[in-house]
Amino acid sequence: MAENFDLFEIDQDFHKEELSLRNKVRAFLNDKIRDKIADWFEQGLFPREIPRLFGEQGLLGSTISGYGCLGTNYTGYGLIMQEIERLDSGLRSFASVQGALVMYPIFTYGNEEIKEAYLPKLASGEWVGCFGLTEAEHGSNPGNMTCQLEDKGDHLILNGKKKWLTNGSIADLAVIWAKNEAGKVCGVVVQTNSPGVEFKTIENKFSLRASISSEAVFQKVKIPKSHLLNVEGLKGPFSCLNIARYGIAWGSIGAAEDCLEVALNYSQNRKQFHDQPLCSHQLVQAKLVEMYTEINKAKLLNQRLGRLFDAGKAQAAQISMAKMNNVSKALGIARMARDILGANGITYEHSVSRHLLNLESVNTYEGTEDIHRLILGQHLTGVSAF
Ligand code: TGC
Ligand code: FAD
Repeated sequence: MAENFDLFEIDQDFHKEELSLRNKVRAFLNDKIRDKIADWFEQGLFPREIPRLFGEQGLLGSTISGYGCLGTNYTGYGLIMQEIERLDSGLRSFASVQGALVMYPIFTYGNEEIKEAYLPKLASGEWVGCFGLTEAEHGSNPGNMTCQLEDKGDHLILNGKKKWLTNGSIADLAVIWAKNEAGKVCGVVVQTNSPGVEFKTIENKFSLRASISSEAVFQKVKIPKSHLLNVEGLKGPFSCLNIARYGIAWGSIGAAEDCLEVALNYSQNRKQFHDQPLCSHQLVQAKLVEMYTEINKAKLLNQRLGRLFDAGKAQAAQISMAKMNNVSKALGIARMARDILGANGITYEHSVSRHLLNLESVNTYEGTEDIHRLILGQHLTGVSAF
């Protein structure tokens, strides 16, 4: 079991409630989802019952107090993300977007009317939310976005297109970032049943197949002024990304631990040459040890970052380092695990290729690995190299 990988006994530094939350989430996911996820991935399916199931367990927007949310600390939130992604990055993607990218901005920048109207529905999973920052021509550089928000006195009008919205086609609500007449980035909460809103699912993905990715078009969409978020400039969306990137740092290591568990087990049972198990060969051990080492290092980093979050001291550069390092290492770990499983590693019977393909997306979204490298380069040197 994954606890045996805990060489530095970091479990001892989690609070009792955090460990019991982690164990409860792990048991729930193993019981309800583990044996179905490979089929959903193969079929390219994100079942509509997932939001309600997650909502019942308090997995959505867990750090929010009130409005039907669990009110965990950030370390507890990280552990939830770790356990969900141990099963599949697509399921964690759903929960990240719903919690960090939709509920968080409504809670932080919304007025009481929209908090009360939307947060309980999002917390229970009755409603699904999506987040639109990226456009087809503006991915790593959202500051160049072209979506427009016009002030019409008693209401706002939204025009433009967004791409790659996780949950988009099944969403009831969208948090969309667009520029106002002064060229400032603003966020609005849009009900997707409003006239002029259209979503199209992006099909034929190799990666995150148990997750919905969509394009969205907004044509003269009328939005009540009460749905304008109280924040101006890119710090609005980036503050949401901080929470989601933090969750990804934890989640990706959940996927990596699953890969190590599968590879270790396989290598202890599969025999090649002289009737010896694979794990008796030095080159196989070297791979297993590299996986083990990177997982332990990443978990130490996550625990420290979680405590900084809980103390209200986490900084963007720390979050970038954790997202960049942990996803990149998890991707390498998934590749090594796939290699150790030989031919069997490419089948749906084992989770390793699914994690590998999923982690390719995780390495790209929420800021690519190199964008985080450049954020850190700027932090270290004081020079922007974008
Ligand atoms: P820059 O000039 O550096 O900053 C503009 C303003 O934003 C502030 N800021 C931050 N605030 C809070 N948290 C952060 N992490 C922040 N980073 C910057 C900054 O202080 C400034 O504020 P002010 O008051 O002076 O205006 O911005 P830039 O335009 O030069 O951009 C820099 C860059 C490249 C790092 C940024 O554009 C970036 O991070 N690009 C990556 C884009 C990205 O991550 N997109 C994610 C889309 S959502 C998604 O992928 C969801 S996937 C979900 C899933 O399925 O799990
Ligand atoms: P580009 O910006 O075109 O980058 C391509 C390559 O060029 C990368 O390797 C990048 O590192 C490199 N590059 C770019 N600029 C530089 C530079 N200055 N210096 C050096 N290298 C550079 N977005 C949302 O808004 N909401 C979502 O819910 C969402 N969900 C997603 C789900 C999935 C499955 C995926 C794959 C993406 C999702 N995204 C979402 C979009 C995601 O955030 C973007 O894909 C990401 O920000 C990168 O943008 P891009 O794909 O346009 O790549």
